[in-house]
Amino acid sequence: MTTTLITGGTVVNATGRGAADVLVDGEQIAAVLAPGSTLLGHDLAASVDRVIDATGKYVIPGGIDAHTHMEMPFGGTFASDTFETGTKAAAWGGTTTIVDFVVQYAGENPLEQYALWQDKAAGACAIDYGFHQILSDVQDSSLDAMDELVAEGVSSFKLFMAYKGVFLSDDGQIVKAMQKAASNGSMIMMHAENGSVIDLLVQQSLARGDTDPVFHGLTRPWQAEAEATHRAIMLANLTGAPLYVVHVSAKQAAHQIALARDEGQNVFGETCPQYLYLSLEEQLGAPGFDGAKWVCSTPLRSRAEHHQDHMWRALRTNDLQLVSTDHCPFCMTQKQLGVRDFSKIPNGIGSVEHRLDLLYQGVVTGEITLERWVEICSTTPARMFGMYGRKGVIAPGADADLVVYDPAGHTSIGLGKTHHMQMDYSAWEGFEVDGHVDTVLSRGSVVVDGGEFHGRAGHGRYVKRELSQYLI
Ligand code: DUC
Ligand code: ZN
Ligand code: ZN
Repeated sequence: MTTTLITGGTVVNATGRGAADVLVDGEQIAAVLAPGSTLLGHDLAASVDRVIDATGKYVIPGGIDAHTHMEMPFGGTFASDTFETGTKAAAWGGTTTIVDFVVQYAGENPLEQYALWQDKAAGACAIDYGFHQILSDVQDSSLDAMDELVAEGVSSFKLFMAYKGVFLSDDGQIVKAMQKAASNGSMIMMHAENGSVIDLLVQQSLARGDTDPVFHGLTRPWQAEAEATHRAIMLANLTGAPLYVVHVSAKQAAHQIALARDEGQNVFGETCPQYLYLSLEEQLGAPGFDGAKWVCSTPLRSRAEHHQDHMWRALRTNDLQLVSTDHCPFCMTQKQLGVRDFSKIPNGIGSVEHRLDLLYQGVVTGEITLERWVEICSTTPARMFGMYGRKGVIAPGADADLVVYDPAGHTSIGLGKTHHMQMDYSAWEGFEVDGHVDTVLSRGSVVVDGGEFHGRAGHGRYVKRELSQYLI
């Protein structure tokens, strides 16, 4: 068992910060100590196997990205990151746990799909991983499967109110799954967009000859997101199920979540880096087919309507609780599937490598505090999805998933710079950000240090999750 001492840094948890040394014994944190502590009169640094000097740097719990889609079969192709490439890229960016989505299309058996995803991930992941389960058609057998999956550590189920004929569940199916979630304590995650309205607007747009990528955004208006968010909240209210709305991008949808939370309902929401920084005008509306790089759902929103500012505000006020990436990368050759019809562009953006750096800019600009950064990137994802104690905190007994972050460092994002995701473009090309991920430990093993990757496929372990620890 290797012992490691991280000395001289400022340890930052969601609850506060302070100068401290972190002692790691094997895979776990053994102690958080006053700087320069000795052990029975002996210099601690001299008695451990490895010392990491974090002077002038932050020591934070490893990032948890609670929304990724590695190798996802979608839009007639597969997301381009495998579990191996995607988790390596995540580690480069200071993320030490992902929660990915098992996909069940209509007619498929959720338990068989779960076994398939376990097989895909086993031996491939460089960091720890858990699973949510997507349910497309809610069969009676799916309801039984939900109990079995909870026992397997899959304590959250994603349903879709959009993508008719692919993922969409109707309101009756949604209520059935919510009733089951209310009884077994699991979380319903919702893709909240009104699919029927969107399908109609898409047909009308294509009929008019409006086929460019920007029409992806214009046919998925904020009203479709806000209406579906409101409906999902009402159905959750009816059934008593906890509800977590994924990839919130419209300020009006965030407002619906805030209203429900003010009423004391177990309703939560995440947003993603793309909804904090990118816009319909600047990226999705880029000339020619370039906008395809930023086709994702929910779509990038208009900057003129101030959705991005509102997402930051909602993160500050806890109207939204955390930030995940919805990492679902595709290469340009795959995006080309929609060169004549935006509705055929595979939906997704790759950001798993950059979430911590991008969110740290919020600390630099004063949008959020240092502690809130840790909270929305690590601690709340751990609590929301039943991993807290083991993950999401620097404390004795927790897994030694740790990041040494240099606030004086600088990160240039883009191809040929900091890009390890398996995609031939970066949605973040040219972003120059303050801060730098220097060293990353995953369960006590150094996986990134000194600009080099030291991890390996297969180091990552499945995280059997508990029920949410965030419910009121
Ligand atoms: N949205 C995306 O952009 N990609 C994957 C699925 C989703 O809901
Ligand atoms: Zn979704
Ligand atoms: Zn997603």
